[in-house]
Amino acid sequence: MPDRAAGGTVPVAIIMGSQSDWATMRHAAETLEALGIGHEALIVSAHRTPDRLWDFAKSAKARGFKIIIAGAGGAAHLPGMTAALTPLPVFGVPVESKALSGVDSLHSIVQMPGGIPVGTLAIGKPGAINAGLLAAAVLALTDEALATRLDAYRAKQTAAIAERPSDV
Ligand code: RP5
Repeated sequence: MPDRAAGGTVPVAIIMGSQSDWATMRHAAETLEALGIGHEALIVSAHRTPDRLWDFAKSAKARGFKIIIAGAGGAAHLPGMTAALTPLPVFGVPVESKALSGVDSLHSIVQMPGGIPVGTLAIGKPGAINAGLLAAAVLALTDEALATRLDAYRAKQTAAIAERPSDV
């Protein structure tokens, strides 16, 4: 599944505040790829590229995106500002920061004022994976084939969990 729109439309945009966020956000991309969901990954910084953020968020729906996954660290305004500018659902991933281990990112993303929601995930890799899975669950509501793939993904995960702990 291509990770770029390549002239067509893909349902999920993964945006992040910096190249340094990609080590975390790539897990959202890999999760979407495992489920055969098209996506586009973009660097969009609320602070360093505010005009790019405005242009992206205002045009996202018209470009065919259905869900936006937004990851940022530190003063993580990207998910909230994106949610303020688009009617699309936004899932926020707090990236683990060096100074405060991502608690700053979490607080920046989760504490939105009533009226502008951001569905906030866990800090770091688990949050990125789960953002991909949440996006899949939403899209699966209107896509039977994807729903079947998501069921298989979860069944495989369940089957991989041993009943008893091992010493190795
Ligand atoms: C935020 O600042 C980004 O989302 C990133 O997590 C953090 C640090 O960015 P870099 O200094 O690594 O570019 O805007």
